Amino acid sequence: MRIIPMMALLALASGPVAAASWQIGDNDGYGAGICDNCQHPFNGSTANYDGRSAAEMIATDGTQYTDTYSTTHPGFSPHGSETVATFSFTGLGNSWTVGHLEIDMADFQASIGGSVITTFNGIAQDFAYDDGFPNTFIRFYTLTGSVVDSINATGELVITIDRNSSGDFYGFDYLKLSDIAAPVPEPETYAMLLAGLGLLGFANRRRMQNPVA
Ligand SMILES: [Ca+2]
Ligand SMILES: [Ca+2]
Ligand SMILES: [Ca+2]
Repeated sequence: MRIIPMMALLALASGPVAAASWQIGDNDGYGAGICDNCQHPFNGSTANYDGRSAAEMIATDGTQYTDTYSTTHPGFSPHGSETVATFSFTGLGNSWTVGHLEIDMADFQASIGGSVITTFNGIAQDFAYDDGFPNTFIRFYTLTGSVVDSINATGELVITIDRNSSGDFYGFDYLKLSDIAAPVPEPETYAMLLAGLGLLGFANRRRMQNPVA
């Protein structure tokens, strides 16, 4: 009985989390994606797929590499002989304590095509994913302490994804960075949580006033 008001108090005391976020690319389901966490319809060897808007094509922050399939794959991607996709989050300031990254990616097959070499501010990451053709996947990363330190030192997070001679076809829809450790609940989820706690409290009050009910 006593735990419910305690939870409600904790929820009210913590309040909505004030998080800032930065996004490279648009969450439109393109790349090789089309839909989230499902299967895309492209054949890597012949699709030569380019779903970029005009703004994405002229971007220089890395957005030019999203919505293409296969990204930086010479002979197939729209990026000529480039083999490294670089995504640059800038203007991040120097007061980070935790960080969270979300990447919508498609069609990683490290065991068949060879893995890419990925770095966050020069710090190596394990991107040897085997999602299989033609699967798309949204991944979530809690940034390590050294990556957070490097953001504070430079005000940037630069992500490089090097094909490393990989023959794998893959794509990205968007990358989203935020200065929290885990995704923030959607506002409506938060409202529902608070409303649910309120109803429980109301039921408890009724029970106390009317013990036989
Ligand atoms: Ca797009
Ligand atoms: Ca693939
Ligand atoms: Ca996109």
